[in-house]
Amino acid sequence: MRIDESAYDRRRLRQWLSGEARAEGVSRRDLLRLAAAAGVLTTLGWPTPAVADAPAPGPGIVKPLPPELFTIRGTNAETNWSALRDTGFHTPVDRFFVRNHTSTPQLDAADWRLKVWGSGLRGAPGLDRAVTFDLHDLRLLPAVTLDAFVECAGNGRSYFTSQQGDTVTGTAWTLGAVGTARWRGVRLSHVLRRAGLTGRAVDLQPRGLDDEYVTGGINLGRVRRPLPVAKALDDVILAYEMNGESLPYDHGHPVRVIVPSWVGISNIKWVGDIEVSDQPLYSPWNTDFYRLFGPAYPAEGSAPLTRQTLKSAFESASGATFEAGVRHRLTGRSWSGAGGIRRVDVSTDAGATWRRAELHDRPRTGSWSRWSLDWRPTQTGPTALLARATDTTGRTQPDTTIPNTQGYLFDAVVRNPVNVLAPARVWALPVVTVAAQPGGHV
Ligand SMILES: Nc1nc2c(c(=O)[nH]1)N[C@H]1C(S)=C(S)[C@@H](COP(=O)(O)O)O[C@H]1N2
Ligand SMILES: [Mo]
Repeated sequence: MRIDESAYDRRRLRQWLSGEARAEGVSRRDLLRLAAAAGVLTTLGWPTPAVADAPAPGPGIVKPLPPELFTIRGTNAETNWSALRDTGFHTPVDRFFVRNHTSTPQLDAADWRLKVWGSGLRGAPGLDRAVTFDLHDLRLLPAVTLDAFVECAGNGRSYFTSQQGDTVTGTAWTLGAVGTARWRGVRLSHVLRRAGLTGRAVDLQPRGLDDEYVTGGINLGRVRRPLPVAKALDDVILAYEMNGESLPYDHGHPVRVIVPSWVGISNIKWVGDIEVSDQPLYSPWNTDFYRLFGPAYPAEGSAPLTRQTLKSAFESASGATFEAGVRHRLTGRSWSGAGGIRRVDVSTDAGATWRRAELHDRPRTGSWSRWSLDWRPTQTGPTALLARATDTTGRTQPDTTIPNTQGYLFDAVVRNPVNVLAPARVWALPVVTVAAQPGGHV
């Protein structure tokens, strides 16, 4: 089923502006104040530079974050793309990015409960009609397995600044805020039916059990984001396994929501309750966050973001060196929120000429495709590697992305600076042995 997402979004935006909808716990005035503080609604039309919140004492992430696998960014950990070479289709948990608004709660699966409640369920009016599930209840329902990427809507944000000179706010991700895993769990539609879903339900809102999120001096409450019923019934799952293991603490243990192809924020971790409503729902995460603001967009912002965009990444570090005269195998991956990957073109000369890469995965919606291309550089010196993907809907990555103040959905071709060195004359170099000094650094 293909739902009409843009019609849904337009309707929601109208309701929001006319004050018909509610952003549970947060007044519209607060949201506008916050948006203004973040510089997204200035009448000048362009934001003032971000004022960073107080730096976190360290990421509240449970798993080890060795520097060869991750780059730490505040409360988040970005995957280094060079660490994905030879890892296979699924991103191993030890190098899957983590994006936390606060910190990872270490929940005990035995105590965990999911409360499904709200006016969209059967039951007496006025009551919250709550139905509670524990992990055992979920495991008794038919299990489904699916491959899906989770990608932050801000993935690639730093390129707005480094490639286009745009001022944007938010975590300065390069391309490592994405990972693909094999998720196992139960269909959300199944749980909703068990809970007594009615035809009146229009929106759902899963909410996390992690701490309340305070930003700009305003407590926005627990992380939560509405989801239209049509998407919830289509392909959303409540996952309790990731790559064949029980869900790790950092990725939502014991249960998280997986919303294939949609912006990362949809995939609520540590889900504790789901409101099912017969009225449209709002939260800061679909009103002032996760909409596009900026000169190219209406003052109230675009419709709330749904699908991710189209991107490509090389499995190598920025600034990597390559030896001239030697054949190198360049590898990478491309993905799209709109469909599978049909074609990838690669340039090894900063965009002057392009060659078609070999694809190693069949195009699949919600998943990435690995690709490779051999390169035997002849000229020494700096150059740039570029990859440009085309998805099965026919969309191709552009040269630039129309900027938005919060730096979401960067889809332009990324220029990866590299250096080609003269063939190494290893035989001509003396072998130098440096003796370790006691207590000294070598
Ligand atoms: N409860 C909760 N769910 C959450 C978040 C969060 O901070 N708290 N972050 C969201 C965002 S912005 C992203 S991009 C993804 C990241 O998922 P990961 O940390 O498993 O990679 O989780 C989403 N779900
Ligand atoms: Mo995100």
